[in-house]
Amino acid sequence: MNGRTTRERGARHGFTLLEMLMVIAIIATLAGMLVVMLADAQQESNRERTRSQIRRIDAIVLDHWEEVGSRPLSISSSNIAFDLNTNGTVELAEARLGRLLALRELLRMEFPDRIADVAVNSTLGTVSSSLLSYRIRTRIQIQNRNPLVVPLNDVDIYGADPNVGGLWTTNFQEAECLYLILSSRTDEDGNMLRFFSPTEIGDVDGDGMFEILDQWGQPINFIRWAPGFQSLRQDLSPITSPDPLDPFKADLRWHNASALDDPVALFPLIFSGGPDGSPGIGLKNALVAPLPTPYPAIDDPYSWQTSLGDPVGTIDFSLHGDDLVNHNDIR
Ligand SMILES: [Ca+2]
Ligand SMILES: [Ca+2]
Ligand SMILES: [Ca+2]
Ligand SMILES: [Ca+2]
Repeated sequence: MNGRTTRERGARHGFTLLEMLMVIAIIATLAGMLVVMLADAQQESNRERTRSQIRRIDAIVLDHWEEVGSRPLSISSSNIAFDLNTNGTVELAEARLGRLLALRELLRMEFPDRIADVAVNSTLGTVSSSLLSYRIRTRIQIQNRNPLVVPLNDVDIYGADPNVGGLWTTNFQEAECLYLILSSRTDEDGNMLRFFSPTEIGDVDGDGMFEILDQWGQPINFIRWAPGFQSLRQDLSPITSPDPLDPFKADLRWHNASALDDPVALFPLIFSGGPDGSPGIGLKNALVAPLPTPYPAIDDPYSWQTSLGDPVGTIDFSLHGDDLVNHNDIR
């Protein structure tokens, strides 16, 4: 009897050990799940904070975008050579095209998204006050970073070829332009940068030109015209969303044989690369296709291509579909 009881006890003791091991395993699993849940919560918190940043930027940029788009323009400020009617007046169609090209040039100056937009002089013969402000701010920022580089001429700052860059390097140039835009916008209470904390501003590539940083410490990107990006705000259909800046269809592409190139409404794209820290949305690395005259390359919203040959703004979901974008999930 005693022997059996001992065996039973022994068996129970072994079973208890097994139970303990199971409990330990369960606790370890639960602890692991908790760590994962906390990491997920942190990630979701980062996403929500970054969305909030993009919402703030979007509101400021879109407000100014609408103001510039409705600004009255004189056609005499366009660089286009007009034909005259027999009575000596400018033909209406050409006047409308001239106004459209002047408006696009104004948008380039007001909303630069690459160094060349700030460096290259206007085709209008005048320079917008915003562009002047961007140039002054660029000079101050670069000079603060490199106080020994005095005097600082434009070639030092922008480089002989602004697509390559000078002291202002092309790394993060889209984000650096966005910072210039925000820092130049003011209302009666002051500068728009007051809506961003010091921890949201940085200089990741160390060239003196600041960027607004997302919650993963990476620069928030900006594309003035992203003809490759389809979204709720930008459906890329000339039927439902024709270019609102061209109500008279002055753009010659309305009148050629193809409907595929008809000009659609485009809106500034503001986005974070998301948790993987890398933008999957194609930026303006290269201008590939030659343009039909009279479209000046730098002003044409529909001509830009990425270095891969896709229209600017095309997103590569297979690589980085986690980007946070003002057009879609930020309302
Ligand atoms: Ca840079
Ligand atoms: Ca920088
Ligand atoms: Ca067409
Ligand atoms: Ca990404």
